[in-house]
Amino acid sequence: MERNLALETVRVTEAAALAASRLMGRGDEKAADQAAVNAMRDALNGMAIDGTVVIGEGERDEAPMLYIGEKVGLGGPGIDIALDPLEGTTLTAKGGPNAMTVIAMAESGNFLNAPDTYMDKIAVGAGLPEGVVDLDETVFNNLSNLAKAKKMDISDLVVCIMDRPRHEEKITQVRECGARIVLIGDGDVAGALATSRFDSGIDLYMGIGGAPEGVLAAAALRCTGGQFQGRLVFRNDDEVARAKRWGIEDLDRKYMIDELAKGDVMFVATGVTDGSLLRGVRRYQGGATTQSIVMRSKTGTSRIVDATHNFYRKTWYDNLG
Ligand code: VTB
Ligand code: MG
Ligand code: MG
Repeated sequence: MERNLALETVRVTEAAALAASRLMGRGDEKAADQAAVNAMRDALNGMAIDGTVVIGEGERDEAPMLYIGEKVGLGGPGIDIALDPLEGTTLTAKGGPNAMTVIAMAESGNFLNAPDTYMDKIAVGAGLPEGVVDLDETVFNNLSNLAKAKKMDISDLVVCIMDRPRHEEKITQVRECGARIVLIGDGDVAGALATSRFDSGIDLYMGIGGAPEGVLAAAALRCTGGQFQGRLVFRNDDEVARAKRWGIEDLDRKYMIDELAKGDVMFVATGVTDGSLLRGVRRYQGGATTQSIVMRSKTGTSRIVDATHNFYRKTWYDNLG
């Protein structure tokens, strides 16, 4: 994959973030999502790639744009694209933290074709012994192994978990072990990625969120050198059938990070609302600023890109209303 592709892709996540940011706090998740989808799609179609959306906004019959299998780009190298035009639609609608626009890219065939189901996930940052935490370990073992590896007490650790009734037991167990918790309302790509930020104050991410978001998080952590494992979680027969349609035979399989995102991958995200990782969009007369992160697995380089956009000179911003 071309080096420049990563930097080109920032323009795409920026466009989606600028579009979605207009709807921050407006209480309309759908409108915010649609604005991001439209802008992301237009911008992707301006890139010199032969792109295929493999993780997208659902299947063709249920999503009008950026559906799985949709072709994007002007032509060029064959690239598979995993995307979430607005990761955190509810966060955006409420003006809450950590909403962002996300794209990961890999050479064809390198992302797991994850169905739109849930995934049980566990993630830690870089520089830790391989397997220091494991999806099949008890909460206590994971916390004590992690504490040992980080030369910390369990009571110093901070675990990020999505605030959901389905996590009640896990939350209780973490508390019983004496570790601390950050409960997030939404946005587990940002939650998983936070483990890789030295100063984020998050040591471990755990819990059940979207499977597509699991692939995106895996791509991000491939770039940072973090660890990630995931297992699909099905709520009903329909979801099982969906997974089988994507060629998934072993429903109980534990996916290691490079089974979710293998080979050279890149990850790009732009903040929509302020978050632990990225600052949200700031709008002012005639323009706006954005902050993005661009990472590649090949080199492990991670860049923060601060951009100032001049709406008077960029005609395509007209589409943003
Ligand atoms: C998950 C999580 C996402 O939405 O998909 C969540 O992975 C939906 O979970 O990051 P619920 O069905 O419990 O609401 C996000 O938080 C935002 O897209
Ligand atoms: Mg989405
Ligand atoms: Mg999402």
